[in-house]
Amino acid sequence: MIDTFFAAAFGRRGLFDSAEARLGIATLATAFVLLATAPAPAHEVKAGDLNIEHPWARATPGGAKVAGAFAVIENEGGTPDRLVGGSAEIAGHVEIHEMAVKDGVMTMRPLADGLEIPAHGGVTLKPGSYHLMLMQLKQPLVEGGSFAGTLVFEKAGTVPVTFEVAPIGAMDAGHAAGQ
Ligand SMILES: [Cu+2]
Repeated sequence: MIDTFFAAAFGRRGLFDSAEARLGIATLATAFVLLATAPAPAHEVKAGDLNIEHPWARATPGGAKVAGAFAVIENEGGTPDRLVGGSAEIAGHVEIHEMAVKDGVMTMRPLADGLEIPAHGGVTLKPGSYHLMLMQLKQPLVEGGSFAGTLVFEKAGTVPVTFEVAPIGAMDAGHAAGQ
């Protein structure tokens, strides 16, 4: 297959006649394939005592006006901080939400006072739990894309982040739900 590919690409077979040349090309091609399929390294942002790991969002079906966004926020410091807001270039505004089962019904509500990031601890924003709610979406979120935004903390201030877009229904940054 590689032979055929290169023959097609270069127009003649004679170019890679020797076994050594073929092996070299095959190795090179394999290297490219590995590069292309290796998972993207988790992106991490440091802001003071905080580590913000892999900000991500869920892709949205066309016409959706809201989307959930998530990240792992760790606090290496000895004092708590507080997530008090955020922004996203593709959203009119961003709220911090909590999702919980209340009287047997899954509901979500805005956290008016934000979300504490405990000292020497952390909080995971994830589907079914705490999340950022991107409101008034200006465009659909497309799987594989990314967008710029910020997380705003009481102490660490405004931290620029890049959200990567995972598939619709994804339960974490790397895996689609039910697949
Ligand atoms: Cu929400």
